[in-house]
This record gives sequence, structure tokens and C-alpha cells, in this order.
Amino acid sequence: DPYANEPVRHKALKINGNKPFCAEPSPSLLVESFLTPVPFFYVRNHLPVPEIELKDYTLELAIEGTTKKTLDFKALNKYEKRTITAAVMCGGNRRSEMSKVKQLKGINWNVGAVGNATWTGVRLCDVLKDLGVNEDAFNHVQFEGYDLDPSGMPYGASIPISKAIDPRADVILAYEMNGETLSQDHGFPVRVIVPGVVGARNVKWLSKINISKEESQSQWQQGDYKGFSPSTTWNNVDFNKSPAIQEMPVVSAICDPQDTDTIEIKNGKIQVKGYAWSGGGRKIIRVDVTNDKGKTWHTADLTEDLQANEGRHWSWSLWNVELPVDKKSREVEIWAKAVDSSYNVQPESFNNIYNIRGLLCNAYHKIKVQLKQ
Ligand code: MTE
Ligand code: MO
Repeated sequence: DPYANEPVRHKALKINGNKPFCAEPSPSLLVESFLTPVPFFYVRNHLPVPEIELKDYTLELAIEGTTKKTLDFKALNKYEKRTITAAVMCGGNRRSEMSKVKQLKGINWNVGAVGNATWTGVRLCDVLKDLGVNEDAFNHVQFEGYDLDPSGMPYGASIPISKAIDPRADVILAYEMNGETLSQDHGFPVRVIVPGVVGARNVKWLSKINISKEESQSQWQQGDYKGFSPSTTWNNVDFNKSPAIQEMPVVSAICDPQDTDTIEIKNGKIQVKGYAWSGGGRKIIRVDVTNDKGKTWHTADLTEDLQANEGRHWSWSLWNVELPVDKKSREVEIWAKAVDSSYNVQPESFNNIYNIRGLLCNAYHKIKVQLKQ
């Protein structure tokens, strides 16, 4: 069993799949702190976790498949140490809500396939600069992991070279998470953090960087993590016609209370908390919450990364709001939607963004709670 030696995981994680391991924290736990503690950070593995010893670790740097350099961990550490704060979100986060529209394929994530952490390591742009790549001659930077499928193929993904070489894009080869050595599940000893981009491109257990004219040819770049029309079916889907997801759209979720909870009214009000995030470094400028189906919107208070520069808002924003409720009502329906710095807003319902893989699930979050009388 290639999964026999998997790391021990925290009991608070709700398991969505064991082999490969996929798990997320409860929504209320998720919004307890701005930085997600490592044991509660969701895990999304596609393959068995590789066991790597630091002394044996190597990172291969290649151009069109030809190796130019091999760095061990010590050589990698010669580059300037950098820390960024960034959220990582799976492309399938909130899929369980979209699956209510129509059947789809994928792990049944609730709202917890996201976490926010500090990532320390070296900048990809520094490593690439040293390689002396002619940026104009290439289009993509491909990554491979040490995790292998049964046929010996590694996990792989790629990002546009423009992102990889841009110092302001903050792409990091990370060896620490929240100031601690990277854990086995999150990519020990080195993973890529591509802030603002779908989780799938943040390759863990990084073994190889390849600069190319082409995208990664891996299944996860070519035959998965793409969006489609709501009318596309498994019978007529053509994966070649949709681009790979990179930057994520604006999204929010209500985390406390949760759907079907029973809660107390305090001074005629209820407390609601959640998170909001947008891809591409776009800042969350507002979160609107309603408990009367949009007749009245209340603006939430935001907790955000105050150090983030313009266009580099990689962290999520946490939000909280007090909603006035009628004492006589027994049930309230709460909706939340976020707005980002490009004034992108979440779509109202999942009906018109449904897709067969259940990706990009960013409709308003709608929950119903019971009120304690
Ligand atoms: N990298 C490797 N090598 N193998 C993987 O299975 N999963 C990807 C990405 N990087 C994956 C990977 C996906 S789909 C996501 S959402 C994130 O890692 C999850 O990162 P986390 O487990 O640290 O939360
Ligand atoms: Mo993912």
C-alpha cells in the first residue's frame, strides 16, 4: 500500500478522502484566526505523500527539458529569504453547494478548502534570474512534484512565465509555513506558492522547474482544473478548448454560524462571521450581508493584511457583521457576497455557473439558521 506511511493528521480535520488524503477544518474553526494554524490547514493530495530526507533533497532546473542546474537544500538557501502572507484555495472549494444544482464529479468540499498562512522561502524570480533565461523565448514555467502516480508520472502544473519572473508577483519556493518547517502534508521540504492563483498550481514536494514554450502537459493542467459552460456534459466536453484556471475569482463564505445551526439573538441582533478572497492580488473592498433576501444589505467589518501593497493582496479578509432580526422570526436566511478591487462581484446563484467538475464555486453563500426563542 503506497499510503501505508502517511503522516498523522489532526482530528479536527474532516476527511473527504483517505487515499489520497483530502480534508478540511470546520467553518467556525477556520475563521478563528487570521493565520490558519498548520494542523487545521486543509490538505489536498492527489497521490501518496512522498517521504523526502532533507539531506537527499534536490531541485532540478531545466529549460525545455534539458537540465541546467541542480540545487540541493543548502544551495537553495543561498538566495535571499523572503516571507509573504497568502491564502491558498482549492479550485473546488464550496463544490458541495454547486453539486445541489446537478450531479458533478469531484471531492465534496464545504467552505474549508482554503487557508491563510505566512510562507517563507526564496523568490522564484531570483532563482530564474540566476539561470539567465531569455524570458521572451518562453511562455510557461512548469513544476513537478516528488509524488508519483502508479505509472511513475509526477504531479505537475505550470504558470505563465510573466508571473514567474515578476518580483511583484511574489512567487515563493517556500520551506516554512507560519514560521515552522513545512509539514509533510503541505510539501516538505519545498513547495511553490503562487499567490492569487488556484491551489493546483502551488506544487508541493517540488522536484523540478522547467522553463518552456508549452504549459505543463500533466493531467492536472490539461485534463482537469478548467471551467466550462453549464450546458457542457461529460459526453461533449473538450478540455483543449478551455484554458487552465490560474487567477481565482472573487469569493466569500459564511463560516459562523453554519447552515442549519440554532443561534441566539443578542440585543435584537445576530453575529455573523466569514472570509472573503479574490485572486490576482485583488483586494476585498467590501462584503455585503443580507437577511431579507437582498432588500437590505449590511456592510461587514473587515480584518485584512494591512501591510499588503497595491495589487498584492494575497491574504484573505475575515469579516464580521451584526444583523438586526425580528424577535418573532424562528428562522433566518443569510446571504453574503464580496466585492474586489476590480469591482468584480460574486454571481447570485450557482445555476448559471454550474460546471461538470464543480470548480470556481463562487456564488453568494446562502445559509438558513434557526433562532433560539
Ligand atoms: N502538489 C503536489 N505535488 N501534489 C498534489 O497533489 N495538490 C494541489 C496543490 N499542489 C497537489 C500539489 C492542489 S489541487 C491543491 S488545492 C493544493 O496543493 C493544496 O495544498 P495544501 O494541501 O497544502 O492545502
Ligand atoms: Mo485543489
